[in-house]
Amino acid sequence: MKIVNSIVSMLALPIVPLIAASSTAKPNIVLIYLDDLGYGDISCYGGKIKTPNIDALANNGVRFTNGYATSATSTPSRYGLLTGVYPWRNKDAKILPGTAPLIIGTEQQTLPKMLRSVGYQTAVISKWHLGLGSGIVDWNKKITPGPNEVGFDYSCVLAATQDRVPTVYIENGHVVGLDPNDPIQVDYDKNFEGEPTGKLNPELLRMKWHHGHNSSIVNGIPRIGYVKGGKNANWVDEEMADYFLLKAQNYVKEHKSQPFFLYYAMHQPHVPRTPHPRFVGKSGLGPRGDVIMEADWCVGEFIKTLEQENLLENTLIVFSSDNGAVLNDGYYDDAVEKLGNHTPNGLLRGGKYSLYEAGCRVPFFTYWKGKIKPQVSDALICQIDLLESLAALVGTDVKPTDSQNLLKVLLGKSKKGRESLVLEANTKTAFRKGDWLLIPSYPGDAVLEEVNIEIGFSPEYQLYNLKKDIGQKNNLAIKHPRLLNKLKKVFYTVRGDYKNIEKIELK
Ligand code: NG6
Ligand code: CA
Repeated sequence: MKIVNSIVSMLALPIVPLIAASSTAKPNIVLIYLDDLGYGDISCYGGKIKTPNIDALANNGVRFTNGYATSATSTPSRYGLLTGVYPWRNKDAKILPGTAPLIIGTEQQTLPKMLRSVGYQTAVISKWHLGLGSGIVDWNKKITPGPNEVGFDYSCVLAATQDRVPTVYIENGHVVGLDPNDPIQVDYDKNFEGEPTGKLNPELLRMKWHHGHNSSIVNGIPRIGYVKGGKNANWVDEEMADYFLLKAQNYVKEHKSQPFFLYYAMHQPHVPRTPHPRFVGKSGLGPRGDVIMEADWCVGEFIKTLEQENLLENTLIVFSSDNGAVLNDGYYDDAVEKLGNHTPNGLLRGGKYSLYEAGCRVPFFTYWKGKIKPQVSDALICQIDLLESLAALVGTDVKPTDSQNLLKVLLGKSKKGRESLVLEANTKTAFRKGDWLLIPSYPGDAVLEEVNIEIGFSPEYQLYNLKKDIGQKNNLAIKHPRLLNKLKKVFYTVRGDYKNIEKIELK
């Protein structure tokens, strides 16, 4: 026994520094990604909702003022985030129904695959919304391909959104808690015979729909899409935050021996907003404010777990949102009525669905205890840049995409961000270069009536100086024709739109 002990202690000596060295090179990476959280929604970005746990990270990390999602809605932004490819290059990257097939190719390069190739364990917890299966899905069998086929070793997700069926958790391709005697069927075109709907059975509703959201009813909430069966597997909306938090905490505890990448894609504050009773009424702003406080609490509890497990110094945290804020996104939930003086999108124009700044410019910060110096950074950075930047962090490279290596910017060692960025909303694109933002001519309704948001469409070209005019009030296109043409040319080159380039004369 003594001999064994001394051999062990001899062996232990040189191993310790080796472990220390490799853990610096490959920190755990946690990506906390909210759904519809606007640029001005959290206190550290000027919001009136108290978010002390998120603020503590943002104020002690690099807080970006020019951080962008690639798109003003969920699916395209998530596609860009995970692949490094602009979503407008993929015609399927638009808001998906719950039955849509997977839109990331299983052979495609992804952020989790890149990290896995250098020894990371990878997980996605909560919202997926990138499609599942390759055609018609049988929800009663293993659902594949999905997150596990594009780089995640572990997945526990919602198929699409909280307002879309199926309203079940899917863990590694299997519906959680499904009773084989009550199979689940999903359809987005027609209802199943005899099943109530939000439209025909208002007496069954405890949350009323404003637009859309009038198909199947689950837990008294009308949803998008039709479902039959699988009752046992339905989630409890008010418990969703706790459910995913526990999954995230357990994942960390069970995978701390090797570096891990956790994509914690929280569902708040997307509709339907269903805070746990602990948070009801807490914000004074109605359920939308309450679920933001709930999300903040989850972040705090999750950070406590990292601390308890002694992992905080060795974990890079990236925080952002998939698109900007919307108030009434289809249910009567007092989001507009109880807003008070809170400005969910700060000073930015537009909102979710918009080519104006509030569509894609979102809260975005990094935190790494002891490694990152607290600062505010004005560098232009986009979520697609995580692929190249994190590859640089872990010492590998990736095939070229639209992603750029901004590792120094992410870690607060440089303020030299991107020179330009293409933004997307409703499959239309806009172009940011330096301080300038160009929106091409898009005839069509300027306001998306149902959500009351200006989406940026206009028959005129629009040109804004974001440094001087963050609220995009002064269209300078007519005043600066030469600059307008120059920007158009660069923009059409990036987009590969050569027909348009030929039309431009640079006088
Ligand atoms: C829209 C829904 C909206 C929301 C959005 C997706 C209607 C009328 N509106 O179609 O409520 O679910 O899709 O949001 O159905 S996202 O953040 O996931 O992109
Ligand atoms: Ca969203």
